[in-house]
Amino acid sequence: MENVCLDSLILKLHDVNAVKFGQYKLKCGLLTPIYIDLRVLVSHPSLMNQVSSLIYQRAQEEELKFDSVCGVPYTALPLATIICSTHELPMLIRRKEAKDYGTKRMVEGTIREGDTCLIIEDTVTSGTSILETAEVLYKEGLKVTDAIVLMDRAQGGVEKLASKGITLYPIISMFKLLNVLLAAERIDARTAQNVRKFIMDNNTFSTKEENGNGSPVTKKPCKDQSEELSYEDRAKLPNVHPLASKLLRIIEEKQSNLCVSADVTGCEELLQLADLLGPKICLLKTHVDILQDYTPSFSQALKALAEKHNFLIFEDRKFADIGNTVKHQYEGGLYQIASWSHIVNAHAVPGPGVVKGLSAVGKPMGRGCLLIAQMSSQGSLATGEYTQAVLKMAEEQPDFVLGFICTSKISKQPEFIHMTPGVRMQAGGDELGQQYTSPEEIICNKGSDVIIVGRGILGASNRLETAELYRKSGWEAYIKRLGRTSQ
Ligand code: 5BU
Repeated sequence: MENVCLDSLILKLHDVNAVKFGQYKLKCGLLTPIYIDLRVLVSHPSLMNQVSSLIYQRAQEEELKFDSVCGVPYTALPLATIICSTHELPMLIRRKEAKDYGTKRMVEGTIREGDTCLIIEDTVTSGTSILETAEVLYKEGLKVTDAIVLMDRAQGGVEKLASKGITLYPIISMFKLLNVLLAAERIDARTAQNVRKFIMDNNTFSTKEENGNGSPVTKKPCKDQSEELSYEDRAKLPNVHPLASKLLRIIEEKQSNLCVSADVTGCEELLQLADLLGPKICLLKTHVDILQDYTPSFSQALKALAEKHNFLIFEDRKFADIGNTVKHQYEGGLYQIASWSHIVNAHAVPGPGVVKGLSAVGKPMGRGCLLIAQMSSQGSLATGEYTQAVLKMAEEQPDFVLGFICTSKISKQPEFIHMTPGVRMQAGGDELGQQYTSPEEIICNKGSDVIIVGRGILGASNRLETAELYRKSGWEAYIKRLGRTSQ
């Protein structure tokens, strides 16, 4: 679906007062700081047509199979009418109350038992209105498997309907709406944040809710929501790894998605660097085995600096052995990495045992791990099916894996953090196969969350000023991404 077209639709909806900010009461009794009133659409025929064609387009994109269309009364009724009339589809009308004369039917139109009916709705909060309509249709012997909604308030409707066997396809989510209005300066950052908070705090679908078979329903993030959530919102997700949550909060607080790769060979220089750049970064990445003069007091001093400047430490150890060996490599030896590094990374080559071994040591200490799903270097073998297998491995052990090293976003789950090395203002590479991409490209277009910068900063004559340039560039790219995310 065209982004530009959605953005302009959102602005038009705001123009006609279909989106209001203030204090409003929802059907379910909740007081909300944002109200979506699409009833006004009937007074704006061109908007009606635009919305109807977006809904139909979505049905086509998703290749939905249905025999008839039913709009949830009343607002979605004319939308269904336009769609059915334009595309010559049979329509059904659900009555809100049965007539007390004549046929006493609850559904008007020709009903053929066993047919599938597509439900159309204007706004969804909890999904109850769609369910009510579906139940009336079920009683007539119809099937309902899919529904399309123009505005999803992102408060659990998708999940609730999924638990009842209906897939809901939202066209615009609340997060998208806020981002577009914010980018167009229709609302200020505070209002947007207020509404985001309200939405996050008022999910109407409980994770403990059960489906018809009595088995618990896992709460899946709604489609593409990860593209729209801010770092702060992601920090509050119920299933986010506590360390990922901490990192996301640091990023938001310091407005920095910059990880400096402190690839220097002396302890003193590394500590000076950490003290100098600490205020600018969310994460400091080390290669402890390139230090010429490592002593345990160095890691203690680094830990103290991490606390002083509120950043996390990431030892780029790239574990890649069987579980039992990595356990020792992580916990013991000269470096005792687990005792000072919040985050480590691992190759997935050995299979899930590598994560299990690391987790046995790190999990009780509140540590986390990144899986290397892709590499920045030329000719890397970590591509395609391998990357997909890494993703699956992470999904199976989310209590220890908090994200990925990758060249672009590979998971839609907003709980996972994507970190990308090979970042430099000027594109290009080095003579040993490193390939560079700009912070803007990495964050804004590739959808990654954290830029990892080494020589781009270390090689500069003024490291502090250059780190600030990278911080600013990474942050601005994130703001830009929030303002023009796709649905
Ligand atoms: P640079 O100076 O910005 O090129 O340093 C990049 C750092 O990230 C360096 O420490 C590498 O070991 C590390 N890195 C990388 O460049 N590419 C990868 O795919 C992985 C790590 Br994994």
